[in-house]
Amino acid sequence: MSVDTTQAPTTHKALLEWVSEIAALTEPDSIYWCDGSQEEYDRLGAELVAAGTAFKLDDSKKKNSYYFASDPDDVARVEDRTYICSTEEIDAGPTNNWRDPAEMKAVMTELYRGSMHGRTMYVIPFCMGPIDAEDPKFGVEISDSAYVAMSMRIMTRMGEGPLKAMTTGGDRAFVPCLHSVGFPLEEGQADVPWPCNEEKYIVHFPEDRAIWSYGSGYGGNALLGKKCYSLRIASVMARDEGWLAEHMLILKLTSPAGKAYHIAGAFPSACGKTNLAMIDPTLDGWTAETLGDDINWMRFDKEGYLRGVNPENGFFGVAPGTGWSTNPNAMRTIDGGNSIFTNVARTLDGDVWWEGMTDENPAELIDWKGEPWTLESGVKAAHPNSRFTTPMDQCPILSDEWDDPKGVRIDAILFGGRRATTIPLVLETSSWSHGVFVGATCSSETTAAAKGKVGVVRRDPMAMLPFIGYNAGDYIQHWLDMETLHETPHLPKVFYVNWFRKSDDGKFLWPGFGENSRVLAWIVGRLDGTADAVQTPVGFVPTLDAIDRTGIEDEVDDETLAAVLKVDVDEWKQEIPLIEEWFTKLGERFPKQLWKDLEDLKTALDNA
Ligand code: GTP
Ligand code: SPV
Ligand code: MN
Repeated sequence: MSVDTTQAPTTHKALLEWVSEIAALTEPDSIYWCDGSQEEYDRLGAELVAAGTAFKLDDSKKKNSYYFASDPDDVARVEDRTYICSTEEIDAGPTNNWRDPAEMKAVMTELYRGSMHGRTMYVIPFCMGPIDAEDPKFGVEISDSAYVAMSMRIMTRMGEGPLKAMTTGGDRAFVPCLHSVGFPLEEGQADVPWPCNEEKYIVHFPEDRAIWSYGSGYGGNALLGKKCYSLRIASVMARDEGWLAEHMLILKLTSPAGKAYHIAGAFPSACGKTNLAMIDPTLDGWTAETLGDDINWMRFDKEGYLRGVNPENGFFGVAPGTGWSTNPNAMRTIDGGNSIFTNVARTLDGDVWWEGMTDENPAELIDWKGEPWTLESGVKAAHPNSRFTTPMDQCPILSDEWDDPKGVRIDAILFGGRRATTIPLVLETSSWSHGVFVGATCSSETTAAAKGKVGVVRRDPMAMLPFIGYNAGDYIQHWLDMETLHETPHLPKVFYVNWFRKSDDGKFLWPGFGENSRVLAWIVGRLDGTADAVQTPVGFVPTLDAIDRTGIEDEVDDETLAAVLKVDVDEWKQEIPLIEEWFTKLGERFPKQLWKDLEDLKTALDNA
C-alpha cells in the first residue's frame, strides 16, 4: 500500500521512509500511528474485547485492566530462535546464535512479505529512559499486534511525546524495531484469539542497530523495547560508548540511621529481581524504594561513580509466587488497575488469580488455557511464566528518583542465581576484578521464562547469557575495562547472593522475600565497614552473628544459618571443572586474567 506521509504525525524523514518501506513489504490493511493516549489505550482494549482476544476485568476488581491468554506454544522467550546477526560470526561470539545478516534479511523479508494482510500496522514511537536525558534512546516499533501497542504504552515512554522529541533539533536517530506475529488474514479468513506463527525469529542486527522479530506475540519476543533493545542492542551501544546495559533491578535502601544506599542486582529470569526491587523489609527501621525491576543502564558520572537508570516505564512481572505475603508492593501496584495480565487464571467474578497469590486457592477458576478449573484439576491454573504488565508509577514505594535522567549512584552490585547447592546465601568479592570473575562464573537453574527444560544448571554470566548482544568474551573484558574507562573510578562493591539454597530434603533453607532485608543490611554493613565476615576461598561470608535474625531465630536456627552460609570446599571443587568448561567455551576473546583467577581459586580450595 502507498503511505500518505502528509497524514503522518511527524516530519522525520528516515522514519517516514522506513514506515513506507515496511508497509509496502507487509501490506497491512491500514496504518495507525500510536499517540500513547488513554483514549487510544481504551479504544484498542475495547476492540480486542470485541474481537474475542481480550477479556476486560471487572472494574470493581481491577479497573481498566485486560486479560489475555496466548497460544499455548507462545508463552516464553525462544532462545534457540534468537539471533545476533553481526557481519562477522566471531562478533556474535560463542554463546549467541548467528546467521549472516544479508542471508537472514533475505529469509525474513520473504516471511514479512504480505504478513500483515488483513491487519492494522501500528507505528509505536517510544523512548527507553527519560525523554529529557542527555542522549535519549529512541525507538519505533512497527507491529501488527494491538496487544503489543497496549503493552508498549505501559512498558515504555510511548507515543506523541517521544515522537515529537525525535525531531527536536533535527531528526534524531532511532532503533527501528519490526514486529509481525506472522499470521496474515486473507480475504474472508477469520482471526484467532492469539495469532502467531510456528516459525519464529527474534533477530538483532547490532551494527545497524535494528531489530526484526517474527512469529511470536509474547513479551520478550514482541515488546521490542525490552530485552531486544534495552539489553541486546543497548549492550552493543554501551560497549562502544563506555557504559553498561544490564539485566538488573535497582533498589534504594535506607538504614535506621537514615543513610541511603543504591543497590543493583543481576539475577537470571524468574530468579527474584522484581521481588527484591519491591522488598518490604522485615528488619525494623529499614525502608526500601523501587527504581527498576529488570534493566539497569549504568554510566560514569564526572566523579567516576556509576549511575544507574532504569530505561523502562512499567513492570512485566512473573505472576506465580507474587502474593500479599511475598510481594505486597507488587500486589498494591496491580491493584491500581491499568494492567494487562497474560496467561494467568481468571476468577468467575471477573478478576485474575495465580498460584501463590493467596494462601488459599479459590475453589473454581478458568485456567490459562480457558478450561474450567477446580481444586481437583491437578494442574496449575496459571502458566508458570504468566505475567502482569503494570505501570511503574502505581508502585507505592517508587523512589522519586525513578524518572531522573541522571540516575542514581550505585553502591553495590549483587549477582545471583537459583542454586540448590554450593552457592552461599551471600558472599562479598574482594575487588572489582574479583567481582567480574564471580559474575563470569555465575550459574543458575533454568526457569519457565524461556522455552526449554526447567531446572537445569547453566552458566549465566551477570544474568546476561540470553541478552549479551555481542561476543561474551568481549563482554566480560568490557566489565574489566570499567576500571580503566574513567580516570578516577569509584566502582560499586560486588556481592554474590543465592536465596534458593535447599536442604537435603528439598526445602528452601532461607525464608527469602522480605527477610532478604537481613542480607541487605549485612551488605551495607560491609560497605560501611561495620559488619563482620570470615574469609573463605571464594570470598567473604558473614559470621553467624553478623546476620540479624531478630524475630526469625526459630525458623532460622544456628544450624540452618550455618548450612545456608556454608562454603563447602568439596562442593566448590566439583564446580571447578564446570567453570573450566565454561571458560573454554567462551573462547579466544575471553580475558586471560580470569583463567589466572581460576587457578588461584583452585589453589585456595586445595589449601583450604
Ligand atoms: P524476570 O521478570 O523473568 O526477569 O524475573 P525476576 O528476576 O524479576 O523474578 P521474580 O522476582 O519475578 O521472581 C521469580 C520467582 O521467584 C517468583 O515465583 C518468586 O515468588 C520467586 N522468588 C523471588 N524471590 C524469592 C526469594 O527470596 N525466595 C524464594 N524462595 N523465592 C523467591
Ligand atoms: C525475562 O525473561 O527476563 C523477562 C521477561 O523479564 S521477557 O520480557 O520475556 O524477557
Ligand atoms: Mn527479566
